[in-house]
Amino acid sequence: MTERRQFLRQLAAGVSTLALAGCDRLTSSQHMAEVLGFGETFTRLAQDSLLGDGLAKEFPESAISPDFRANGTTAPDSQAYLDHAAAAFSDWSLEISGMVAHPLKLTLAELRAAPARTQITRHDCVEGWSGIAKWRGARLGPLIARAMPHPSARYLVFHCADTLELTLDGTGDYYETIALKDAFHPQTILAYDMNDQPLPVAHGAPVRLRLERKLGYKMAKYVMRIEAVESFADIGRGRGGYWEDRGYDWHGGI
Ligand SMILES: Nc1nc2c(c(=O)[nH]1)N[C@H]1C(S)=C(S)[C@@H](COP(=O)(O)O)O[C@H]1N2
Ligand SMILES: [Mo]
Repeated sequence: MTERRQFLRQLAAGVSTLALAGCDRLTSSQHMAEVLGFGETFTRLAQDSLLGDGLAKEFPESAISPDFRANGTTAPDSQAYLDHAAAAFSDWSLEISGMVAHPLKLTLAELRAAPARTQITRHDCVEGWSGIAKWRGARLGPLIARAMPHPSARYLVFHCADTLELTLDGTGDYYETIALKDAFHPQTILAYDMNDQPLPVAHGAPVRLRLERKLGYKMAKYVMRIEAVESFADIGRGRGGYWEDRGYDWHGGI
């Protein structure tokens, strides 16, 4: 074995131990170039999230709000969404695509079987209300790692099922973007349960993003597709989200 191939093998082994357990295609030689690129991306992401971000505060069960408000869209009305909801999302799947080496389509059952986290956190809406709920969902980091983002991917776009404002050009569709590195924060999950029950339609069924330490509008409900991109300048009106396009701050930190 040449030195270079040996190096690539070791790198692949290292990357898979770090985050990609379960990705069986990783060590096959035709993916080596991708692995090398992803190894660099992953190192940067891991360092960013280890050095940069703490955890959002978590609360005891006793702090859970008895009546957590639903806000924005509470019942998407497209026929496709209504059909999925009527079938309890059994035919639904989440697409992870864009600048990734291995696009994924994950059913709700597959998401429920993926590495998960449960957290009781406070949701803060800029409109001036807060609520505490218990969220359980698939950790986004391992899912994105499985899709193997291209080294130049910088953001994730969350395409949602709802249109909040009717426009001729489609810029009223709800969407959000986050930095790719924020997918690897341990509290970033695609939540499918709220307070130990399947996520209600009003709160974003079948899955909604929980990106703790950010304001409520960042936490996309009704997520249908996640797209890895290098820039969001040509999505929506170019500012990185439905509410960002209407003046809100892209970072939306708390
Ligand atoms: N798809 C979608 N996601 C969305 C919204 C929306 O209208 N549509 N509203 C946002 C806002 S402003 C808030 S405060 C929260 C509300 O989440 P909740 O309905 O679970 O309270 O969802 C965010 N995500
Ligand atoms: Mo909000």
